[in-house]
This record gives sequence, structure tokens and C-alpha cells, in this order.
Amino acid sequence: MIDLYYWPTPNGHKVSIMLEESGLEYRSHPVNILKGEQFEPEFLRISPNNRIPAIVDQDGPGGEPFPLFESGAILMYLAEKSGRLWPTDASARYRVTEWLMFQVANVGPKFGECGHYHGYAPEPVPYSIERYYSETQRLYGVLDNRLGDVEYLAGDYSIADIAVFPWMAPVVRELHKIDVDEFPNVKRWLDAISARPAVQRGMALLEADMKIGDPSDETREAFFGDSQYQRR
Ligand SMILES: N[C@@H](CCC(=O)N[C@@H](CS)C(=O)NCC(=O)O)C(=O)O
Repeated sequence: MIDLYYWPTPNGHKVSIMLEESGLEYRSHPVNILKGEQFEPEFLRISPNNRIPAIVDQDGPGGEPFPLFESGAILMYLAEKSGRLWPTDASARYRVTEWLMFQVANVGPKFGECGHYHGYAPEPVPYSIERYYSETQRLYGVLDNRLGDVEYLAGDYSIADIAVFPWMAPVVRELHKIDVDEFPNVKRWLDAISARPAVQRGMALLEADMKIGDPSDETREAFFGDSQYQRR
């Protein structure tokens, strides 16, 4: 049994989607980052960086409970445990790893700052808005080029796609002021992934608590991981 510590944000969705795709048995525990629950000592013992998502595999290596934080590491762990979506052949495995690291090192941080400066910084900072918006546009271009050559980021559908996909959900694109029609290969890929039932279940986990589909809902203010800031 895997315990998932979660709130329905892009980083949370990576893991809820993977748990649904993997078929592993899990139960979810909401960590309401709007109420500061990520700072509770009990949660910090699992996730010392006070961020969701985190897991505890009650049947970890050696049969011991195994806590893990950082969504990229969790995706690798769940893929290895289930034998799904991360091939064992070395070249295919490192192609997946390459695009997974691309997400962790680029898409997450840059898109996150883009959302922050577009919607959450206490005062407008034009240089930062422009810098992270142009980086976000550039990264969409990198992904669009790649997806012009291959069906999924590493060839076959994998944990690399699961890592990037939630960062391009409609509500996220709206905040980032991205017009997906400018990136037709990304659009094709988003449509294919959105059609997967496991992805739909993963994206829906606890969505009602967050009401993220409602753009007027002020509870979105911590959606992108900056709970200390109010939405402008
Ligand atoms: N690098 C981390 C980032 C996780 C992260 O930023 N989580 C946000 C939600 S998307 C969070 O928990 N924020 C809590 C806070 O800002 O205090 C990962 O990929 O797991």
C-alpha cells in the first residue's frame, strides 16, 4: 500500500496520474497547502522541503515503510516498482530519464516562476515577467519541435510525459498566457494524453477540494507552490 501526500497541483498531479497508470494500490492524504499543512512536523518528517507530493510505500525495499519526496524521484520509484512506463533497455531508459530531467530542471521551475510573476508576485516586476514568460514560450517551442519528430517525448508514452503534462493543463496555460494553438505538436500530444482514463482519474483526485477549474476561485492562490503570496 502506498500512502500519497497530495494536493491537486501540477506536481501533485504527476504522482496521482502515475499511481492510476501503474495500478499500484494507494490511498491519498490531502495536505492542504493553502492552510499551511505542509509545515506540520509530521509531514516534514516525510518531506523536509515542505512541499507536496510525497509518498510512503508501506512495503518498501526490505519490506520496510519507505518515505520519498520530489516528484521526479517518486515517478522513477513507482515506475520501477510497477514495471511500467520506464523501459529497462538502457538506451530507451535513458531517453526517458533525459526528458524527465528536462521537466524537473526546466519546465517545473521556469513555468512555476512564470505563473508566480504573472499572477502572484506582490507587485508587478516587468523584467521577471518577461524573462520567465519568454523562457516558458521557448520551452514550449523545444517540446513542440521534439513532438514533431516523435509521438511521445521519449518515443513511447512514459513517466517523462506524465511529468510534463500537468504543467500544460488548461488552467495552467491560462495563468501562463500561452496560446496552445501556436504549438500544434504539443496540442496533439496533450489531446492524446488527456484521453487516457488513468490520466483523467489522476487529474480529478481531490479536484473538488481545490475547485481549480473555476478561474474566479481565490483558493487558487497557492496552486503553483507559492502559498506565502496572494494572487494579484
Ligand atoms: N521540486 C518539487 C516541487 C514541489 C512543489 O513545488 N510543490 C508545491 C505545490 S505544486 C508545494 O507543495 N508548495 C507548498 C508551499 O509553497 O509551501 C517536486 O517536484 O516535487
